[in-house]
Amino acid sequence: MESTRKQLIDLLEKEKGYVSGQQLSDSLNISRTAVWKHMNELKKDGYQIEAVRKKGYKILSSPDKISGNTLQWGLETKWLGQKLIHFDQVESTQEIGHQLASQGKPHGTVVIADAQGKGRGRMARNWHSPKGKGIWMSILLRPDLPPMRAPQLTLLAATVLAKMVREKTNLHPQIKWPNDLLIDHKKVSGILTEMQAEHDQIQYVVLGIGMNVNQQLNEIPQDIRHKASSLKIESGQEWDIQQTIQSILRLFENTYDSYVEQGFEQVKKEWEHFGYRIGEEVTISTMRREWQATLIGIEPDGALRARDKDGNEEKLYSAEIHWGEGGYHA
Ligand code: BT5
Repeated sequence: MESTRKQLIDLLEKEKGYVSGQQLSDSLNISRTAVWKHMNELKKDGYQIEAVRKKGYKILSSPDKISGNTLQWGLETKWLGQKLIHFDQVESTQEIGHQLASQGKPHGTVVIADAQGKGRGRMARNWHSPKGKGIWMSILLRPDLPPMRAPQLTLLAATVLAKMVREKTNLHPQIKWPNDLLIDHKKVSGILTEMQAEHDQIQYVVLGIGMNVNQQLNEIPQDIRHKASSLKIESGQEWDIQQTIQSILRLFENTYDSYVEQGFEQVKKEWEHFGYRIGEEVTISTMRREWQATLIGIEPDGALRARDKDGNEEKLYSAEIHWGEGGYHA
């Protein structure tokens, strides 16, 4: 059903002009009544379709409102988002992700909301998720991996977001360890990975992505305005949220599939390519000491590797990093 509608849209969009009901019914091998019924469903999803006698149908405009259907039509993925649930408003897509996981929903299920009332970051921090301005979504994954590899999924997701921005703009996205996507030192996106594991096996992961897309500066809360931004602010143009979600999901699927096949090495390479302050000197303070270090890269367990001026290397899991002049401060 849904794929027929997708084909209908493709045919209409390809033609630009009118396409007769007969032509559509021949191409799709369905009755003309079925074509007419599908057109009515498309209208319900926000498509404006003109029907003119003897000429046929023409799309006047596509919906700017996201729906589960319209998101799936242009998706072109094999498994990611093949089950996709869209809400106008939820407390947190993470919560729904966990509920769906416990109901046994499959690997690749995606939950998206236009707005979140209680969007969350790490350590119960708040994530601002205003209506229709960004991408607030959670992906349910059931990877066949030991729990110690879960941090790799966060790093992988960050590279996906960076690659998406690089593909669509001439901006220079960077990933601040471990999970922030920065553009020009400001955070446009954050990732929250929550895992349920048993014995030596991940049961499931709910991977949350929050991305500021179409906020203007005055729509970013004042207390974070100095350190947060949106794709619109940075690129100077409005973004199509639906297409952006589709691009992220496509890239995510490709990146994830090659990660499963080939391991972490490629993700590590890409992450380090985008890594914020990698190769540069920063100040690190831990409980024990404060020291100057050059950030070198990431480790397979998700740690950040740093080298002091005597050449000693250390793996950092959670350290206070002073990101430097003009740098981002969490
Ligand atoms: C994160 O946490 O960066 C992870 C954010 C994950 C949000 C997604 S949205 C879909 C899914 N459903 C959820 O409920 N969550 C996930 P963390 O590194 O702890 O950063 C949180 C901090 O970022 C806050 O304390 C603020 O300082 C700042 N912040 C809050 N909202 C922001 C926003 N919209 N843009 C940029 N920074 C923000």
